[in-house]
Amino acid sequence: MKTLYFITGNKGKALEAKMKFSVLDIEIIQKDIGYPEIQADTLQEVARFGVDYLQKKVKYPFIIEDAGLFIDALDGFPGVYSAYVFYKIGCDGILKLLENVEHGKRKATFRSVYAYSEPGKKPLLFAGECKGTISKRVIGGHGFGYDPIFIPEYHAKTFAQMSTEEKNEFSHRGKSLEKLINYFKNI
Ligand code: ITT
Repeated sequence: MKTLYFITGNKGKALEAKMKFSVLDIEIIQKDIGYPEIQADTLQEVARFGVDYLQKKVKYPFIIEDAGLFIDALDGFPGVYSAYVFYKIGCDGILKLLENVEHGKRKATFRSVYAYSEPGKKPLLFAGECKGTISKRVIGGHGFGYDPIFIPEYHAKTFAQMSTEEKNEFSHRGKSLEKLINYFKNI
């Protein structure tokens, strides 16, 4: 069995990847060593910077993942700042910012980018997204982060009302992870 390090502080992300990679006989090992997340417009830029920084520190292949919620009515905010904004104002703070925004104008997109890095090589990026709407209130007890206020397209429930398996079938991270897995299947 091969080993692949997943550099993340998020246990949920690591577990999800662990399950998917096990069918390829690749063991995912979580490493919470942290890396700077720069201010940029896209997750791709954030991921590239993270890889550059980590390649100077570690000498083995690894993956990282960056995600964010981009809300149309807020010009894409919190986007690449999602983690910090969640820590500061949470779902309630986002709902407050959207207080006077009517139902049809509450569109948002969850985005995810996985980066795979081998020492000395340019990282490979795999992106996924999931479109949806921001609910009027916090609903559901599953998941994490902005799950209780995000209703994916063609569904009537928030991510927080779904099991992890159901969410990952079409979530932003489910899609980017699928692309990453397919890359490993083909090499
Ligand atoms: P890392 O150590 O891997 O960076 P993290 O939890 O800080 O772990 P990100 O920076 O990628 O993860 O995520 C940004 C924030 O976006 C995260 O803290 C959540 O609040 C939110 N988020 C990302 N994916 C989400 C999802 O599937 N459901 C709900 N919120 C999500």
